[in-house]
Amino acid sequence: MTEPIGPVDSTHVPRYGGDTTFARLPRLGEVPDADALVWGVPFDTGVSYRPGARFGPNHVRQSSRLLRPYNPALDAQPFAARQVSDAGDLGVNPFDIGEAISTIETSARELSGTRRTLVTVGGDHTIALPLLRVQHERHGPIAVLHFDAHLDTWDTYFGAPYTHGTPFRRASEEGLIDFEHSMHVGIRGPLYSRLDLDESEEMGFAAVHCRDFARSPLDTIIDRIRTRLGSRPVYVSVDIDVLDPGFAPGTGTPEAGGLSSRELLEVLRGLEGLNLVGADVVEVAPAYDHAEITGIAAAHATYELLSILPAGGH
Ligand SMILES: [Mn+2]
Repeated sequence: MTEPIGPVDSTHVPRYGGDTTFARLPRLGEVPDADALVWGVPFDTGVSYRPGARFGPNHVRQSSRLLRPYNPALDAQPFAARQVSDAGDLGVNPFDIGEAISTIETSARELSGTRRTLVTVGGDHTIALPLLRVQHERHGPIAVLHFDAHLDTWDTYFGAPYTHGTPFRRASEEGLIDFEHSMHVGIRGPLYSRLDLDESEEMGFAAVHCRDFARSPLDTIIDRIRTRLGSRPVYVSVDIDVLDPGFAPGTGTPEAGGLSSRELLEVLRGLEGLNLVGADVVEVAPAYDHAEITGIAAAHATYELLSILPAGGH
């Protein structure tokens, strides 16, 4: 294997200058091949409240300029252990959700090829469904670890079955989810009824609620998550609204009382050694962000996900 090409050298081109790729990594066309790709899906036609996550990918890239190559928390060099590159943004129909879902599915299949790991930056949470379909083709039922304030297992909005509040119900109905090994983390806020929780459990999701973070040590929570995921292929979906609005104001459906960035990053680090096959970071809506607070949190979450990818790919 040739040596991976890393980020632009910041001693030659300052971090605030030059091309805006994720972590200043090379673009896909600038490397012989890549083991892992960060790409953007600028789609937000599935949102139910504040729109704007279509601007998420470029905001996360812009907010990722300060990421450096060595991760001391994990003693890892995510961009040296594998070739990571930025595959740009997908051109996706903003007027037709069905067509968008099918474009995302086809493109994720092509882009991942036989061996590349995709880390997708959204976009709203609708995009998780086509991404999970492609994972299921490769690995069978997937252990989904879903960070979110919301369950996203609702049925329809205004009769629409494909929205950012429904991807995990559709995924469960389609048999994409491993019923014994999937989990929500960070659930909080008012629901429609107790039934929402019962249904989500029937769809295969255990849950770490946000209040558990106030009452249990982080190690206990990480143990619970690792036990639930086991040795199954794991897909991690991070809705940035899992964070408290103080840590992530720039998002579409904020809920008070969320995780801190520190808690989220620490839980992601705690997943090291699991069989991570893909991930997304979604729901960054920059119009409501200030000083890149949300963008920086999303960029760091993406960085931690890249840091825990299995060494030999999958
Ligand atoms: Mn969500």
